[in-house]
Amino acid sequence: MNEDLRVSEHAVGRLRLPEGVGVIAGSPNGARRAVGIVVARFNGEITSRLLEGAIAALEEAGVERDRIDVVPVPGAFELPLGAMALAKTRQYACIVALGCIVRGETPHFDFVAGEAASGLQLAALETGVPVSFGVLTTETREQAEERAGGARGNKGSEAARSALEMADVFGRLRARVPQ
Ligand code: INI
Repeated sequence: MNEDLRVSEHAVGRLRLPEGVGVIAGSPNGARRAVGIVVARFNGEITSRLLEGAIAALEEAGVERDRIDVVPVPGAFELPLGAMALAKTRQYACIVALGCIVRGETPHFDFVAGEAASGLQLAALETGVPVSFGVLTTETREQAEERAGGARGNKGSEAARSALEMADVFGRLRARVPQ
């Protein structure tokens, strides 16, 4: 397996690639890339930590700080519209969406979480710009804290690396296909 693949891996489990096939894989490479972040203000003490994690991961991957633009929106429900607006500018290699929805705190958890997830996917599919899902959907606030820079890492950092990986693989694909 090549170095890029190992570097980009953060998911549980290890993918084994058979010999002899062509592999077009991206890595979270931020050099010369601009990134848009859309972040929910709802549960802002948690989403602030996701944002810190995302920015740290982007900078670690080589994205210049002045090439990161952040768009705050009221809540997770508004993330898709924000992501779509950023993607449509064609200024960004990828978009990172950050939010936090705690089931115990909202009777309409399923609506907000479902619309956030499907809307963000739609924004990516409609524009062809990678949009990553850095939205915590947890049962309790403690579980959210654990995933926002606590014992279970930082979902914002993961989302940032995933978005960059997708931007990188798209770049590699574009380089192979005559335009
Ligand atoms: N928005 C969130 O980001 N997280 C939540 O947990 C949440 N709760 O609990 O309701 C939430 N609601 C607001 C929603 O995202 C919209 O901003 C609002 O409905 C206005 O459209």
